Amino acid sequence: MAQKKALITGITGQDGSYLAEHLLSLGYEVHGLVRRVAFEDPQRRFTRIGHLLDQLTLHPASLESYPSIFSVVSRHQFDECYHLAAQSFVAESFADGFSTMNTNINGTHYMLAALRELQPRCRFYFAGSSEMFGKVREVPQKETTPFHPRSPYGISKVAGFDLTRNYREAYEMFCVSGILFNHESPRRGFEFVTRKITSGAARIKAGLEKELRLGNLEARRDWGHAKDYIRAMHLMLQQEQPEDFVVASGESHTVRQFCELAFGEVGLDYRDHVVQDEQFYRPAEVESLIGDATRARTVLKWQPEYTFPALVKDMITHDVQMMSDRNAAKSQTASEAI
Ligand code: G4F
Repeated sequence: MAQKKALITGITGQDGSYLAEHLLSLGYEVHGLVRRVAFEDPQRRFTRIGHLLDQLTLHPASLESYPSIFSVVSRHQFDECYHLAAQSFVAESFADGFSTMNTNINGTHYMLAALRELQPRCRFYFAGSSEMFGKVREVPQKETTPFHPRSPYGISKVAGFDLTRNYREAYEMFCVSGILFNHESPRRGFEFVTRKITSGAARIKAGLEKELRLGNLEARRDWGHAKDYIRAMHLMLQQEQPEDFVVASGESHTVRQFCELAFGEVGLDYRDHVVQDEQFYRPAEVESLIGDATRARTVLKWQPEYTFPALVKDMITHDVQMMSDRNAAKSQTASEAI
């Protein structure tokens, strides 16, 4: 069988980097769209894919520029396209709703339009989100649950979801959306609450800080491991029929419970360190999310490997190790200077 070629937007992010590893392990030729600025700052921007660089083909392009996307899609024929790139931080979408909407909605539209024009047989995956459920209409949330987004980010994802479905229905393209609930890992950005907690606990444990300032500790999320969730993305594009799927753990925990577990892993009591701070509350909060991934489990035969405690442990262990590597490097530099 001929080697499959995949294009990933957002390849430098948490999901993109794990997905690239997974597709390479399956024998794919993997291409990525990367903003030009990233090529100018590889040390910082390529941290998650540094170990893969010699196996990837990266193309400079911007989600804000149709010509740049068109140019890449006109030069290479892809079997699958995973559109993961987005402004994905919900809090930032309140600060600048306009740029979130521009990037997320137009970026998805440009990708779909370029594929339709140049290679309509390429299968397309859109990174939908549980944020689309927002003020939830039923518990747990599944594929048929109506959307009620609560942020510009959530609204942009509903628009991307609708665009993807419309290209499927109007042009008979294989276009699907994964409705993924929160998925975390040691590669998660530091602004998201899970990584903020594990990196904060590691810094406190190392004696570098005393407190961690957070917002709403009672918010509930359905947290899984990104490594598990990217396998579901791939499975969705291997089906006979294009269909959308919810991907979730089916468990819900509060931010407070995440703190309790993460701090507990390093022998600390979060109540001695976590301070609630108004500045991290959102103008409209998604109070509680919990997904029902029955269809993913039965149709895709998808099974997550990580439990909630295993996820927390993976993240905190990594951050504690990172802190001790940094301290070792610092003392090495200091002893060399003597
Ligand atoms: O970690 P978060 O910022 O993730 P959020 O908003 O749930 O969104 C993430 O998951 C979505 C999937 O459902 C993705 F689509 C999206 O791109 C992103 O990956 O916040 C989680 C919860 C929120 O309720 C927030 O209010 O944690 C609460 N929280 C409490 N204190 C905080 C903080 N969130 C952040 N980022 N920082 C805090 O200090």
